[in-house]
Amino acid sequence: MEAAPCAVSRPPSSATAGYSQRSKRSFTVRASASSSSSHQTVTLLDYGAGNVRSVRNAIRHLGFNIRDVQKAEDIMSADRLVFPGVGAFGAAMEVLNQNGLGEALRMYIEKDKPFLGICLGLQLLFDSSEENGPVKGLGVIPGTVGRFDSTKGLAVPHIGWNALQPVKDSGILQGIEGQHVYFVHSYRALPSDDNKQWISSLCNYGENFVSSVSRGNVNAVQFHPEKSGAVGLSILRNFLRQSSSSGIKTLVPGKASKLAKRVIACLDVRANDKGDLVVTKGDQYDVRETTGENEVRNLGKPVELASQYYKDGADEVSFLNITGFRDFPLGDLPMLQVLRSASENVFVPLTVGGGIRDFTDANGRYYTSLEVASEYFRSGADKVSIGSDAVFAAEEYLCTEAKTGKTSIEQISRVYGNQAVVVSIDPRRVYIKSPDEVKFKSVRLTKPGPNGEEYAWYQCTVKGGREGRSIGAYELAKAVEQLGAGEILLNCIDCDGQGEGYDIELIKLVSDAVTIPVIASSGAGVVQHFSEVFEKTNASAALAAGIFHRNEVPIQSVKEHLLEKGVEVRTPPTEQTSQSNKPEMGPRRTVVVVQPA
Ligand code: 1PR
Repeated sequence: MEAAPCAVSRPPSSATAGYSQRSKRSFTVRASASSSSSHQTVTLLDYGAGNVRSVRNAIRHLGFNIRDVQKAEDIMSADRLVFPGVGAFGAAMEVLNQNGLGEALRMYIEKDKPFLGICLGLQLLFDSSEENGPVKGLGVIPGTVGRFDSTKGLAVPHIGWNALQPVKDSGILQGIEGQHVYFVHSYRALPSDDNKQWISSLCNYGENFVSSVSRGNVNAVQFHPEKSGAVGLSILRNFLRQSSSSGIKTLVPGKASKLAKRVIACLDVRANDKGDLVVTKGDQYDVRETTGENEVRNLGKPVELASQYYKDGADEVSFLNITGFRDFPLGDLPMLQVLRSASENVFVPLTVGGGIRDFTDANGRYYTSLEVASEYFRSGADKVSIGSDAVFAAEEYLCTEAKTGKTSIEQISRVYGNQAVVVSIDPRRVYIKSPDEVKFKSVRLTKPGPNGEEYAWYQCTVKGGREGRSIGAYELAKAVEQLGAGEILLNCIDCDGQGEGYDIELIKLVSDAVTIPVIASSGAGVVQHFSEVFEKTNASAALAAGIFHRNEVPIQSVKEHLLEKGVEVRTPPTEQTSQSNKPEMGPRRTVVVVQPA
């Protein structure tokens, strides 16, 4: 049996100082950029709790200027107000109450002025929330916001694309029946007799919950229009233009009713030997060519590929800074620039990973992992993914059985929410003859190992697969869920780049063990591999890299195949921007009419 010593050896660059004061949640109202209230200007209430860059990008993409709220009076003088609530309910109410913003919001809404609340911006309108509470809300809509019930096997947070069921006419939702929009939340409001006059659409996730409300000019949505591709942009555009008709037509035949399975395009990014940032792709994590100078495989430019995958219908795009474990990400300015540029054109969720850990730079300046993650969020990430540091955190947690509050997972999820923290696992198969050989959870193999072994356990690695650790993928997944991770990206070094299919045994093992969503990764070669992983495991999403980079299998073909197999997926329409009539592209099969600008 392999020993798993309790002493956890962390790499020297990982400083162990306590939770920094700097990293504590602090809410401030952003400085005002302009006081213009022209037709093309929208007022944004950003109370500084998190990442609203995506909302800003989407509003600008639609041709509008942004005026930031600086004080309560700015709310009252707004012509059109967008409130993208982020962070936790209690903390948000605290800042709204402290600054008089809550009262101003109530009055603004009472006057029936154009308002769009997003995500927490919907929840805050209700009487109260159970999130770290009960906490009193703005009290505009009757009802209490509660948590989804994960005790019956429902993955929580509710992350992904789900279909709306409009229940009444609402200008901003015109024509979106059955369309998928992007949700990411653990708490939800339920419909009741008391609030039914507010509800404009419901969505189903284990139960019917309120996905949007509308009354007069006041609107709020639980989903993220800024991350819902062309459909979301259309909803935003309708609000910004005060239009009652979007021109988006229902595209998907039949009625969508479940959380759609996601198809994710992954871009492994690193500098090549000339110092240019390129998208690369490994064979079992080896990203160097086997011929010539053994240079780093170059499969394209990160921003261009990310934009293309968005247009091709990817439900999410992931960037993994694969040398982040040795290069300090905040010193990696080109990577941050890639993120900024990509987020201006990609209106589906962007995840970024690589190098998220506590770090002391060459000048002795200490950075918490929260500061590293914050820079990624500020640059346009919607979620961050933690690899090596999550392994060390889980090892420590399993040894001590105590949460310190200081691990990267805990720090980041406390400030940005669990849904913003993905843990990327890089396991390698270790063949064994009997499960008794190791203390880690193993699987019985359908295909025996090289020496006829009938079992395998999945050893977690760090530093891009270079170092094996004494912890299995199953144990790691359960530990990081307890520490606050909101999602798991499950790679497999043996399958990476092989094109022979996902490791079904591994994905089943992990996706049955946790209640948070699991993204299956590594090994996709043909469309059938995607349906296989969704049919045989509880994976919420399937990620692929090589087949998309080499144009072997278009994303659209994957989606068509999944639809044929009865797997619900999002089929995005094309979109026209306000400035251009050029379609943004999408699956060629769908035809959309969008109102000209
Ligand atoms: O440890 O926090 O700095 O994070 C580093 C991140 O970089 C981790 O998420 C780790 O998975 C990733 N990484 C490190 N080295 C490599 C490498 O390839 N040499 N890439 C690497 C991992 C794996 C997948 C890949 C799928 C699908 N990439 O994400 O995209 O296997 O590929 P396929 O469809 O072609 O089979 P830290």
